[in-house]
Amino acid sequence: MLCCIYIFSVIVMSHAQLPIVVNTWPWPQATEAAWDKLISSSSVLDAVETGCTQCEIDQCGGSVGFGGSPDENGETTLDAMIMDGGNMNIGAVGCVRGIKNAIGVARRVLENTEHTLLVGNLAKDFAVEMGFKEESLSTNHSQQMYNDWRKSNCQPNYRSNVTPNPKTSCGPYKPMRSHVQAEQNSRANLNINQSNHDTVGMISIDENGHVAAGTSTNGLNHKVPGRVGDSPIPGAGCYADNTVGGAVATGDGDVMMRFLPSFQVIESMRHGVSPTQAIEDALNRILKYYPTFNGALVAVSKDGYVGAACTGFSSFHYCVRSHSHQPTAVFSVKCK
Ligand code: SD4
Repeated sequence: MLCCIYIFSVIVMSHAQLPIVVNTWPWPQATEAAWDKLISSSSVLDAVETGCTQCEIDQCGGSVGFGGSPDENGETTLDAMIMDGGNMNIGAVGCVRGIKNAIGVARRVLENTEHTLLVGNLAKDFAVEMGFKEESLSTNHSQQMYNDWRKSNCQPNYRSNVTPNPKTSCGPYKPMRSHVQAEQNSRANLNINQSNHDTVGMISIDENGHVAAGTSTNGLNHKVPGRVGDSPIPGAGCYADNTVGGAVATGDGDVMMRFLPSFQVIESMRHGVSPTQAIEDALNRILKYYPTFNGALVAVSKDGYVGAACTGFSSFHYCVRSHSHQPTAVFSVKCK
């Protein structure tokens, strides 16, 4: 079955289509919401905002929107970004607290400020000023996840070189006097995997080749409070450029933001590399330093060719909606 879907994905790549909406993971309700908006408004930014908002409402995969990935204090915080490939304008929020519609706030940063990224409590204050409702992002489910994690001595966690030993104990932690060299760039003990690690990343291109891209996520389970991942970082979580296309990423954001893979993919495509090959090159660069890293990207060229690749997960699913993919088609690639 997987093999047949994969073959179908090759067919997609050979039949470019505009307009198009593409997103990470098998969340066709988000794709359809974005498509409907694209057709009714002709705005690629509205389409991306609407599609990602749908995932925030649906709590896609548990890792988008409220009620997921409680941090070390049990709180859910959100990261999101939206980028206009026509003028290279970006709006983003990192670690925003108490606001469910993070991509909506990112859009307000884009439209109503001269800034790129707002974070934390003050991003919440901005959101409230812009008319968003402040509310708790916790649910019974996220509280239960947090309680279970505390009961298992706060394992896994993202601390290193602290005392007490973070591999056996909860905090509060203090830095160790002598730095112990961690096992080289291993991410294996962090339990970052497909089931707790999905960001919605979405690309929309209209029939005139106007590209927008966006992301929304609640990040990583049990992250250190204050952590911001790759999703709101330009060139990491996504990138868009009308002269090339769009790229979006999902996976281990602490690693990905060290390499800006979405930017790299766009730059490779600018020089004529296919979307899939560009993604494989970007992942290979990361794998050289982080061999157990997991992540995936999907990219679309400005004329509608789609490519995807992944590493670390067993497979990666993504959605495509165009006039020839009606309703949304879900494709799968096997990871390296
Ligand atoms: C992060 N990249 O915050 C996000 C999480 C994610 O697939 O993509 N999960 O690290």
